[in-house]
This record gives sequence, structure tokens and C-alpha cells, in this order.
Amino acid sequence: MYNNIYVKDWVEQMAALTQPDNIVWCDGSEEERERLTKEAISTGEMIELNQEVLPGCLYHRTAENDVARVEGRTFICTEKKEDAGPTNNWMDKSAAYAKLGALYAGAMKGRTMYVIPYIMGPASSEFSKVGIELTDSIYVVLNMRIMTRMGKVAMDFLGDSAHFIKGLHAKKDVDPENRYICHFPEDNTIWSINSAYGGNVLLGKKCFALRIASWLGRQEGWMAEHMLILGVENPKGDVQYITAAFPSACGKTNLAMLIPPKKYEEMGYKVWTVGDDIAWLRIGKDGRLWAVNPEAGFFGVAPGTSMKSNPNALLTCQKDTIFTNVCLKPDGTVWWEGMDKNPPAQAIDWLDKPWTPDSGVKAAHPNSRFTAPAKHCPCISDKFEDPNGVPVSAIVFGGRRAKVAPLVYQSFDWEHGVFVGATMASETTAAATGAVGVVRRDPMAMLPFCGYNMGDYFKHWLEMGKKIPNPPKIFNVNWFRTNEEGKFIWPGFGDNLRVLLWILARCNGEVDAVESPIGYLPKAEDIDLDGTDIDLDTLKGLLSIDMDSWTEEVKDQAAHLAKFEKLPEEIKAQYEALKKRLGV
Ligand code: OXD
Ligand code: MN
Repeated sequence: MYNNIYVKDWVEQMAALTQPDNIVWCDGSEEERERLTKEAISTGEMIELNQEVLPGCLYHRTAENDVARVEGRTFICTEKKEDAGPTNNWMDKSAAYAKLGALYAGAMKGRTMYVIPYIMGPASSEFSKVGIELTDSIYVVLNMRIMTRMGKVAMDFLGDSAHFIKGLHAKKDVDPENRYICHFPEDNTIWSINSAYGGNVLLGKKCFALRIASWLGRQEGWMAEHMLILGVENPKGDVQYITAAFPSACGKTNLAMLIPPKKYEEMGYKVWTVGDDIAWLRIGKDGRLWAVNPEAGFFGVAPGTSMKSNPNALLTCQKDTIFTNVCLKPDGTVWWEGMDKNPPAQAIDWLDKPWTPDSGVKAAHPNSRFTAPAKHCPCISDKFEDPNGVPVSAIVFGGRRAKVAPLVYQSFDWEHGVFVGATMASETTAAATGAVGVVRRDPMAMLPFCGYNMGDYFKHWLEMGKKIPNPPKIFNVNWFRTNEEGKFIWPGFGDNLRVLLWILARCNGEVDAVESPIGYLPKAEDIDLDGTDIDLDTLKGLLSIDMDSWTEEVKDQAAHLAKFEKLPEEIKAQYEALKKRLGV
């Protein structure tokens, strides 16, 4: 039990509402982990995996109807609709409290309420922030243990302050009709009910570190972004840092943990992971932009993760990891599509049904996950716990575009870079519910995560650009261009380092570029192809701009930008300038 009176009062109020049988205050100790793990195993909520092969690892299945974030049921609840903006679902604040309050009433009867204090950001950093999540799910407690700095450390950090994010989660009946993920940024509050899937219930992640934090960042002069953070070390031992925003399931985790091609490894290049999903960005005393990863673990998509695509991720989740909705093998280990070419002859699938390679269904859900401690990652950066984070040289936007976007280009300046981010698009994937394979505009990959009016968000980006004396350069990448047969042309994975090196060379003023209507393009000779199957002509194709596609693209951009009644003048001007440069 802790002594902060603000925390105590609020926990009492929430307990009066939800009426749990018991309240357990989490301290984050090893003893607590063992006790809760034992309990979850005894009730069947978690399954203990083979402890010889996967020590400390657990397995969990969610309900069949509860396997992804639910954007349609995610709300920003403010007094004024305008503050949520055109891209968020909005609910009137009082109406939302009333509606969810009725659902929470008595929702924890017969259950235990766990009080989880946690820090987003290193415990040693003055920029970190505390949240408290109340939940009736041990699965949530054990995941939050991995994803955040949790327990006594957070209460010590909070001291007697009233500044913490109040998160309430009740699993209730996991009823999709009454599932709500509600954010009250004016009150630093998050209410989530009727789900038990990570993105909806690990409230420190998308709910706090992006939606609430983006709101706070705007007020306090910093940015919360859906970005990985990585460091590229050159053979001299100098490390430069890049952040990158791609929509969900576009390979952020893979890029963050990239293994250099053999030739580069031999030369002494290394890539260090600071974060794979979220970056909190502040202006440092030196006038540069600095990035911190507020999380302590990775909540990665399992399918497709292999020793080929991402060995570092696979090695990270060999111990102390929670696997959700993957396939369970008879020897108590796990498998998923794309892990290797050896599917188990028999197994139990994510729906708890017997499975064989001939079953005709996926063994693991396409959005099945691993929750793994960042400290187990073989390439974790030595700056991971640095209270100031790392200085950012380049910001990279990107997405899956089969045709339009070239492999890489650089924006003309910050303002143009904000326009590039604001018009970013990608094909949808399985990380969110809804249609798969449809192109959707996803500004800065923040469409599902911006906690306020996106017109104001663009404005905030523009204002930040004016305030950063030495801002990062802004780029766009597209690893996903396809040929006539629909096959990816660029090899991707480790070879993406070749593109990152061009980006850094541009940041360091070491290489020229070709001015094009959409931005600065590399000269094909400046991206090293030695050791790939790509020839110079193919690369030239990857860097080409097809006028027909871009004519369509600007039309589609116009329809997208028209949605924002608060679109800053600068973005409108950037759009007009692009059209003019393209001559359309
Ligand atoms: C995620 C997502 O889980 O973006 O990181 O969906
Ligand atoms: Mn994400």
C-alpha cells in the first residue's frame, strides 16, 4: 500500500464504482511475478510454456472476438467535439463518463482489482511520466511488468504529486457490443472496458504514450510520436540516430532491429535499437531534437518474425516473454506462420483447436503477439535508459505503396517534411480490425493515435519546426514497390541499411541529390548495391516518379486534406506548390 493521497482517493472511488472483492497494490517484485504467474496458470488464464526451452515464458489466448485494436470503438472524450477533430471518434465527456460508468458499476464483483503504478520513460529521467492502471486482469499486470517500469519504482517517482494518468480497465464480459476505449485528455484519464487485447488494455502504450501524451506534448511543447528509434554506428564508432514512423505492421520492429548486410557488418557497421514503436521527442539544450522510448518492452507482431526477417526479435523472445494468440506446440513451445518452413505436424491453434498443416486455417492469429523485455534484445542501445534519450539526425516517414512513392526521397525542408508526413499513405494490415489491403492515408502513422484535432497536430509539428534550432532532416521511404507480378522489388530487411546510410550521408552533407518535383532523390550511384541482386537500372526504376500515378496521387491528397477544417495554411501552400512542380 502506498501513501500518495491522490492515488488513494482515486483508487477508492474506482473501487466503489467497480466493487472488486479485493484490491492488490502491485510492487513490481519478483515474488509478485511468481505469485501472479502461479495464480494465472492455476485458473487457466495463462499456460506455462516449456521452461527449459523458453524460461519464464507464458502463453495466453484472447477471446475470438478480441484480437486487435478496435478503432471504431476508440473515442476521444472532450467537452468540445472540435478538440477531437475530424479523424477521431468523439463522445461528449460527461456522456462518456455516464455511459461507461454504468458499464463499470459492479464490473469487478467477485474479482480482484490490481493497482499498477508505472512509469513511461526511464526512471532516471525528469521527462518521464507516471500512470496508474487499475485492472481486473492478471494478464494485463504481467504484460505491464514487461512493457513499463512498474511497481514501487513508479510510486517512488510519483512521490506525493497529483500528476499521474488515471487508467481504469475492466475485462467485464469481453462483449464487443459494449467495448469502449475512451480517452479523457482534459482529465488525464483513460477508461477501457470489455476487451482484454493488448492494444486496448495495456493502457501505458497507445492510450497513454500516444493519445494522451500527444495532447500533453502539444500543451507542454514536445511531441509523442508513433516512431521507432534506432542508432547506426559507423566503423569509426560514431552513432547517429534516426526515428521512423510507419503505420502498424509495416516493419517498424524489423527496421528497429536491423542486421547490417554481411559486407557492412565486416566493415564494422552496427545498428542499435532504442525503441520499436513510440518516441517522445523534446528539444535539447544543444538545440537538437532528442528522442526517448517511453516503453520498456516490445509488443511485437509474431507472424513473419523469423531468423531471416528479424533474428534479434526472435532472440529477444526466448525468455520472460508472454505469447498471445500464437500456435502452441505439443512440446510446450510456440510457432507462427512465417517463423520457419517447419510447421508442427500437429499443434493447438490460437482458437484452442487441434491443428495440422492441412487444416486450411492459420495456426496463429495474423495479429498474434510477443511481449518481450527490451533489455533481452541483443542489439539494445546502451542509450536505452539514458534520461535524455538520443539526438535525432533524421525523421523518416513511410508506408506500403505498391507504385507511387520511390524507395527514398528527402523533403526540401521541415515544412515540406510536415506535408510529406501529413499526406502519408499505406495499405491496411491485420493489426487493426477492418478491411485488409486498402490504401489509407495515415498522417505521420498517427491517425489512430493522435489524441486531439489533427489540424492542430499539423500546426504543432510546424511550430516545433520553428522552435528547433537544429532540426532533423525529414525523409520518406517505401520498401514495398512491386513489379508486374506483384513481387517486392527492393530486398528490404538488412539491405534497408543501404538507404539509411544515404539518409545519414545527406544529413552530414556528404552526398548530392537530384531535385525532383516531390523532393530530393538520390543519384542511383549513391546507393550501394554491392552484394544485392539489384542492378542499377532496377534501382533507377525504384527511384523514378511516374507522372500518371502522381497525378492520381495529388487528387487523392486533395480529398484527404479537405477533411481537415483546421488545415494550416502552410500545408495548403505546400500542396499547391507540389501541384505546380508536377505541372498538374
Ligand atoms: C502496434 C500497432 O501494436 O501500431 O504497435 O498496432
Ligand atoms: Mn504501433
